[in-house]
Amino acid sequence: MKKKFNVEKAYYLFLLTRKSEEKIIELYNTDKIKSPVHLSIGQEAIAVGVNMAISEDEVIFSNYRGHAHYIAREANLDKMWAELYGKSRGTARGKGGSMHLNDWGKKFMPTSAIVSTAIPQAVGYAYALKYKNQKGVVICYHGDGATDEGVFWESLNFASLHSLPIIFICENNKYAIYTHQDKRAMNDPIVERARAFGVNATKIKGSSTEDFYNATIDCLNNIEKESKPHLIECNCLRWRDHVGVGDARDLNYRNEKEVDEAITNDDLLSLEKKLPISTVNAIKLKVDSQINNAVRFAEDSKFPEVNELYDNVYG
Ligand SMILES: Cc1ncc(C[n+]2csc(CCOP(=O)(O)OP(=O)(O)O)c2C)c(N)n1
Ligand SMILES: [Mg+2]
Repeated sequence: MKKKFNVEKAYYLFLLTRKSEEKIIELYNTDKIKSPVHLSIGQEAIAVGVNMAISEDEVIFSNYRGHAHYIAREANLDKMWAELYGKSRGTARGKGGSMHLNDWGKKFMPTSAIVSTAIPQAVGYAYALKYKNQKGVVICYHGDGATDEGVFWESLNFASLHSLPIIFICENNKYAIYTHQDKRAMNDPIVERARAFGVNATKIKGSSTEDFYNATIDCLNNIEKESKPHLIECNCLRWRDHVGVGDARDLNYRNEKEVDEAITNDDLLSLEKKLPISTVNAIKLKVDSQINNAVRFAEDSKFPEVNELYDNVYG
């Protein structure tokens, strides 16, 4: 049965994600944040919609653009901020930074900077779930650029062959760094091809939080009836630069009007309009206080000791 979409919860998670990244922008030039950041501003509706649909049983595989996936999962915000600051109370004891977040308690697997690496890992996890007859569905977030890698298609093949419980969430912001999808692949390069592997693939028509929520619920319901990999292609647009905190329009590689339109159609505002002002104000206060506490937690944390410099570091 379909759970009703909870606008209040969606607004809270969306605002927490947006405001967290706005705080990163505000603090970035102070150099307190010790790692590069890949912001999701403009793409948050996907992470929020997906997270509203899934349960604690689901396991998340994300990537270097993972703040929104992590925050919308309600993973530990204090530890995320300490990680950004390179402090020992961070999610990777300060050695991973923004691109290597994790929270085992929330089944949020460690992320990686290498495009597509989490995809075969996610499929392996789904294989283990099925093999051990355990509950849960794997959620595998990836970009459009990740589908340019051979391992993506190998992973779809394996997932389909073994009828694995996995949902590939393709966040299609049309760009791999500054190269448009049209310059990288022929025709409709994701959904049609995924179907050829036997994956139940759909391009989502809308781009609101509720659209992504509904699509995820449909996938979960299908998987409950018959274990089979699903893929949803979610159109989105990032407002900021590929990496760092700059404006997406600064480098003149993309259509400015398109960015302006996306900003005008921000789903955060649509959600806000559906709520009573008293609720909106209470959520704003809660979000501000959570973020301020997390930044304070990061400020008050220590850097790792020199003698642990090489601990848990792999290369
Ligand atoms: C294997 C590998 N190749 C190239 C890179 C450099 N790189 C970093 S991000 C990126 C673009 C990926 O685009 P997409 O999957 O669409 O994700 P987005 O950044 O748009 O969220 C590339 C090519 C990398 N990190 N790893
Ligand atoms: Mg992309």
